Amino acid sequence: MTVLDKLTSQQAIELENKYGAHNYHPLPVVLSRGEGVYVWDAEGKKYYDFLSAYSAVNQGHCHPKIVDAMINQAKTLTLTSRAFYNDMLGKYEKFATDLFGFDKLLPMNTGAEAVETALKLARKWAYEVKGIDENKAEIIVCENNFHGRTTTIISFSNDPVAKKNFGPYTKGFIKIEYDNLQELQEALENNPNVAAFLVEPIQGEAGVFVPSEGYLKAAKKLCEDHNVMFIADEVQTGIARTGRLLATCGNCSCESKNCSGSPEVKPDVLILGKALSGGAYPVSAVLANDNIMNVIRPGNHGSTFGGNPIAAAVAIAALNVVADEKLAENAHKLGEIFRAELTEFCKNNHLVESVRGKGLLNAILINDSEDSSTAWDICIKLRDNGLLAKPTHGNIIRFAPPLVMNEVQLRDCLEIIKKTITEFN
Ligand code: IF1
Repeated sequence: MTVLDKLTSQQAIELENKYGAHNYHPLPVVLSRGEGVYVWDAEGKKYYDFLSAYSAVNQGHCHPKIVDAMINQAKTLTLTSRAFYNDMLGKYEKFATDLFGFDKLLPMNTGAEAVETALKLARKWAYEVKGIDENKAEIIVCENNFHGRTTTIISFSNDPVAKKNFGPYTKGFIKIEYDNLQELQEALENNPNVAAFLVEPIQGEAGVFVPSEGYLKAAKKLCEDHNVMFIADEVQTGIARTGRLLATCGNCSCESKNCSGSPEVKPDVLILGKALSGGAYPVSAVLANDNIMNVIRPGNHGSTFGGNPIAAAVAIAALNVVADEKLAENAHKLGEIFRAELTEFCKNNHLVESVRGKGLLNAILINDSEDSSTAWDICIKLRDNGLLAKPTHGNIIRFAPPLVMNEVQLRDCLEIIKKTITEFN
């Protein structure tokens, strides 16, 4: 067998099991092609993609404008390192800082790298601007968070599978309950060493938990009152996924190029990843204003690929697709339909307890124990019926299709979901 041979699904699975680390437990389907809202397996069976690579493929699989930008740049200049300037990075930095309304952008590659960047930024700002004693800075995070899988990030995770036997853990983190302003206030009031509050506007991996109305605005105000940095991890909720350009953005329909949403929820530091590239290439970014970003000096931080020309070209194209195709508005509209239809459906179906989410980041809660295989088994049946989704934790199934989906396709998917669950009963 040569690497160019076409594999059957079974052959592909066997190769992965034999030669690949077992750090995932994928749904048994082998994908070999993607286009828009569809993917095809190695035998040519077509599916609706209802995971979008965990909200990285918001613009749809292999979007021609993003792929063309990648190909053209790849034929011109792929990587220079930051030892030299390149003619794409500055253009991208200006485009993105104008769009999201910040002074500066620090380019990285993966979401976890961007989160680590934000943590370092918070600490350095705490020592050099806020005046906290060195090595005393603390960062508030939420229970059931997911911010990536580096050693520091799992140090403040409470998921034993992500954490156990990876110690010793990084210190300097305080955990509070998500969507609990009282606990945030107490953590802030009694501790002058707090540098920042890191929060997901919606907790995706935990099970698509949407916080109470006004939580983010009040949390941001509490941080302001205590001179603490409000860091929004929008790696999963950003780039139109929740029906607005940013989940912390209050108004994505505004014409302003400097739209960063409702000013009262504008984060001090914004973390982006995933769909920043439309899933075509690893691109992440940290955005902040000069009073924060200027604590970073040459040699403090970076990475070989951070800010490379292909990433810059791809990110510009991916962000233009979001605006040109009005993906935020579409996600908002289709999300309303999706939750209304499934809310009605679960009134007469004991297997589905509830549906929740915002825009096209949604999830259903299956009426079974967390350790049951029901959610997984339903996803296997959904696969057989031509729709790919995967459980998050235990009995919660996340539904996150590409934002380019149209209403006809969405209603087709709703029929598949309802039919599958009804038959499963
Ligand atoms: C996997 C989860 C989702 C993220 C937020 C940072 C990162 C992520 C809010 C890190 C990444 C991905 C990781 C991916 C599965 C997926 C995921 F299930 F792991 F938790 F989406 F919910 N902040 N989330 O959601 O970004 O370093 O991965 O680029 O690990 O399989 P990354």
